[in-house]
Amino acid sequence: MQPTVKNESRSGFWSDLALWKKILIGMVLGVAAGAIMGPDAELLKPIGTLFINAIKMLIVPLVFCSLVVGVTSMQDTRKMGRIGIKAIILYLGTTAIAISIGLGLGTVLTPGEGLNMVITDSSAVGKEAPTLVQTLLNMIPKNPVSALAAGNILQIIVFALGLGISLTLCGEKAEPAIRLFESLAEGMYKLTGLVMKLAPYGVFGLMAWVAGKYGMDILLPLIKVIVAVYIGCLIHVLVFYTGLISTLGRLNPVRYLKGLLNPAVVAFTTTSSSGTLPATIKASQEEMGVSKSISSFVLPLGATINMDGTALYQGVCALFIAQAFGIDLAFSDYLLIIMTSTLASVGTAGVPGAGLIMLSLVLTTVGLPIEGLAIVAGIDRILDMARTSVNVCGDLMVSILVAKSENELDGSIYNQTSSHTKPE
Ligand code: DAS
Repeated sequence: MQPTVKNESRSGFWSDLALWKKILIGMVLGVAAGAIMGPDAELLKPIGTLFINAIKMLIVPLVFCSLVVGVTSMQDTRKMGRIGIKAIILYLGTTAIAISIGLGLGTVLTPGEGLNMVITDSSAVGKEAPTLVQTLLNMIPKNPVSALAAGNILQIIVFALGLGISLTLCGEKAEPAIRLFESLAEGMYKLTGLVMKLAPYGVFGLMAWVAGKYGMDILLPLIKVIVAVYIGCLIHVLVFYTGLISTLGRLNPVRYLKGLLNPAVVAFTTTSSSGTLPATIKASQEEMGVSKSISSFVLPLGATINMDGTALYQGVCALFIAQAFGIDLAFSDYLLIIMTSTLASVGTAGVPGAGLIMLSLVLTTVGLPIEGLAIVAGIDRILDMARTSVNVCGDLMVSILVAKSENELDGSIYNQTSSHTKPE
């Protein structure tokens, strides 16, 4: 049985492109308005604040419902046992590495340095960074309802994962609850889509304020963010993934690189992992020698919970925003970002623009100003292309390693004597 790929019906925020074009126009007009009005462009900021507040309204219910649904959609994993556990360990492990690469690039390239933006949302500053032990202890909510009310994201994630696992273990008895969360999650995705229609105006208002206050200097850092994300994505696929295939799989990675071209291009152009799934499954079976039984389970699971490109992007953007606002992150903040992004990837949908919403989750968790979201929103489509391609390449890489470990891989196409005949 295959895990249900959640949100297949959802088209995602950029899918019709019209919205993204309006956001780009909003960004350009905002920068122009800021250049003309100068500091007076602050008058336009409330338009952006309205959009930011609408995004904040979404975070708690969206994260909670999508995570519960993300976990329960893996209910087949239990039936698939060994294969599912292997895939989930590889998916979450590579996601943690991806965000570490993103944080590393953000630290080295410092895209936000020198912007010295002023925080207007006092809730985002002055928080004493908790120690690592405090952070880990604080992960468990004493009262899930107050965690939801307070918007304590890490506690919400832990509770949602626990509830999702429990509902899965309840089996048939929990079906009504699972259906309820599925429809609530769909409702939240729809509401997110409605809020994202405000994005062009919100980006206009905030970019006008930013350009008016900081001048054209804002454009270069955004270009540095794009460069950092694309470099990180290339490193993650060409170095980390091929390294895993060579070392863990003991296979020649050339076949993997050749086979991923088509699904990677489809992912790049559609910015939707779920939408790319048919191409991903076809490449896995026909180009990479993965058996049908493995690919038809591991790949839909990956499109649901594996978001390495998104995690890498979140690492870069979190540091860009911290640097832009002159906020120093402690080591425990880095760990918090890695934990939050890795766990939240279970709930991130494989649809266009989903990562931008999940970035607000990471920013909220470490207390970074959420205004930064609207600053990177203007270039999000460009970033989404790269991160979605990496998400799909990661799914393919895991399908190869799991198939190899289960003796369900046609090794002969990797310039090796076949360890067995390829099972159907
Ligand atoms: N576009 C999402 C996907 O399809 C990823 C993201 O938005 O980060 O995987």
